[in-house]
Amino acid sequence: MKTLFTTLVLSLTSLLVLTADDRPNIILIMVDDMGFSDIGCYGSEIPTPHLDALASRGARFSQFYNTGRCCPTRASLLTGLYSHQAGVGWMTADQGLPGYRGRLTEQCHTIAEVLGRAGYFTAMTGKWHVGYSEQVNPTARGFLRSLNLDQGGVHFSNQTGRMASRKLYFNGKELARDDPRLSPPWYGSNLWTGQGIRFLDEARTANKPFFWYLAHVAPHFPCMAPEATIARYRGKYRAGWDQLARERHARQVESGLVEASWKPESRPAQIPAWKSLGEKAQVRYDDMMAIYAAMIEEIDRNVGKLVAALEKREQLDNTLILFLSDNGGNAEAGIKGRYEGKQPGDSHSNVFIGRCWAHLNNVPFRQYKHYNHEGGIASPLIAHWPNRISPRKDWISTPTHLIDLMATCVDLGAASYPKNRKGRPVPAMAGQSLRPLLTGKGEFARRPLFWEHEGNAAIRVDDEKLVRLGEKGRWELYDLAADRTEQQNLAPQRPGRVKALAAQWEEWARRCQVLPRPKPKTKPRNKPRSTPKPRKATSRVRPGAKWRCPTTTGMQHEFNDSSSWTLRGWRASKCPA
Ligand SMILES: [Ca+2]
Repeated sequence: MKTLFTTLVLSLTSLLVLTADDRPNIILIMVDDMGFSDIGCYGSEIPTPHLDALASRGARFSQFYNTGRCCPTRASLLTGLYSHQAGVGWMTADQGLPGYRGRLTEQCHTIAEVLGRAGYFTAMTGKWHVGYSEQVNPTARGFLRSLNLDQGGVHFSNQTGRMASRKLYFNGKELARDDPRLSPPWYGSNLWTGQGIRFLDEARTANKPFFWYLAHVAPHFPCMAPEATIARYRGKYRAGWDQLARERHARQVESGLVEASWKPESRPAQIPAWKSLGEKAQVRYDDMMAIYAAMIEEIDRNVGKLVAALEKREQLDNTLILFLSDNGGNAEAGIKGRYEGKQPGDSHSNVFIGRCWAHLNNVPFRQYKHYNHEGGIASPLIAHWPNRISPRKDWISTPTHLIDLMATCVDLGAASYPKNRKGRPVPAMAGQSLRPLLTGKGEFARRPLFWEHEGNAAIRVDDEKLVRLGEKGRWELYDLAADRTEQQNLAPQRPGRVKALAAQWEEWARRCQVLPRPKPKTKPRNKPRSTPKPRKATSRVRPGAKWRCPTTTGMQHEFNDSSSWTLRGWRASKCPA
């Protein structure tokens, strides 16, 4: 009897193993600070043939969302939770409240932990940025292999400047950037891809399906790329942001990505008309965007390298590749951006493309990184998996979010998501598997989606979206089916809907550790103002005011329209990237 039982168990086990062999490899490729329309198949003039090929052989999502900022997006992606549930409502400063610990807490699982337990070989390369201690690095959070920066902003092995002190780690151990094992000199996008492919070979040797989280550091500031690549784009941006935005929009309408009836966000008044600029300014701006375009080309080339590597190893057909961005185009550094160094774009320079080009990055949407309007949170999502996704010409327009990636991995990896971690309960997965959308089989249930970052907030229920700018901002209401570009605020006409959706947001915020929020730390004034000045609802800061960050070397952050909490938060703690 015992023998029979043992045989039965062994048979069942081998059956499970056989099933496990069919599970796909999963590669999540995320880029840093890239806008909605910066790749070819989303409307860009920057050629991205390798990404476009993945899109044409797979599926493209038109309404995929991130959180609008680096750290919260990474926390949400890794854990399948809203970022505050994982302790990362803001950046990496510990503000003492459950939703704002500045690192992944112990009360969350990562995809790597979950898939690792299910027999996957797990690896990550690139930018981590969800906590710096040994208890929370990639090794501690389930990655068998990793080559990572603790935070972003490093692109070259010989980079100098304020971000050069950022640390690089190999399997949890600090490593010099010129370590011979990395074959310096290197450019980051090549390094993260090349090392990931070596990890993938280890997975093949171990005969395991693999999960690879490739978190590119580009095209985040300081913008840098190999000179030969930049040279290909110099002069191309003399067409200017006005014309290029029109062209991007026309391509988006033609491809069906956006509806012709949605009025694209027009150039904000603070951004000068391209034609009003003198020759010198045009040359400067052209060069800035050429550097950025070169970074996108380098990412795309590496996507090609990765696909070729999978093909060569006969792994392409059963690998799900997902490509996305962590937040919208970045308007930090204001209208003019930054253009510093003897040779801007090289490893010693300091280039931010600024708000003028960020407006182009996010065509056709409003706002930028940090904000919960579509320009801050809308991302491309490309999915490629020849075994299961039939190439489709239409866009998948179901609203989807980072929280869905954990659920997708659990589903496809036949993994389990435990209710507890280290003896304490973990919130249930917030998202749902994308499998029905990818394969066209099964139902993807409707559900509300929520956002909060620096007081900016939003809720989307079907096509209704309630959104505000800053904690004190007024709620705006949009019908995204008719107006995805958020041009027609319906709040004054529909106060009942505003109230109901705001209450639903509030309930979520309390349940998911968004509330309580850290109190802004204020510095006592030496001298009270004799006549208090009236303050705007969404900004307590003089437009264009510059603030010196106390914790970095002479770096100035310039804002035009950030919420007061943002600025106080930044001033009160560590300056974020
Ligand atoms: Ca980012």
